[in-house]
Amino acid sequence: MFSKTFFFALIPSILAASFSVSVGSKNGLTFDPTSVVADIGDTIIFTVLSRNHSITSADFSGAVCPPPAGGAGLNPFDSGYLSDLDGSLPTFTYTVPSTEPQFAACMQAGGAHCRAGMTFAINPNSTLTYAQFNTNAANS
Ligand SMILES: [Cu+2]
Repeated sequence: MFSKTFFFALIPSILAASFSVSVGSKNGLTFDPTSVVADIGDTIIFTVLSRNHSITSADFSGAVCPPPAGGAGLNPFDSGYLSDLDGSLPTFTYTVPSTEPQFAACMQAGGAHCRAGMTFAINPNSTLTYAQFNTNAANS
């Protein structure tokens, strides 16, 4: 018989959602979808479908591209470079630590992928929108 404590300890993992994001689908410089709305503890599973890319947290504005190794912003994270050049479809799983907006991009090619729109948002809001972040990236 499970104790109540054990049972309730399980609830967060049962309720946590998981999102799948394609990185570089159809050989493009893209994240698909470009944003997710996630709760604390939800996971985002990024799968690299082509070339060599990273999922690296970035500042919303300013010097967005390329995001620095190790990541920038509120809760920095960085997958490092993940290559699908061998067809291995590498993945990176990120557990969302906050409902605050977070932004990410690919750091490949000195920021060229980031400036070309390889950008991603977690919990964008009406002020910090994905569209504005992508524009900031293109202009950085
Ligand atoms: Cu890339």
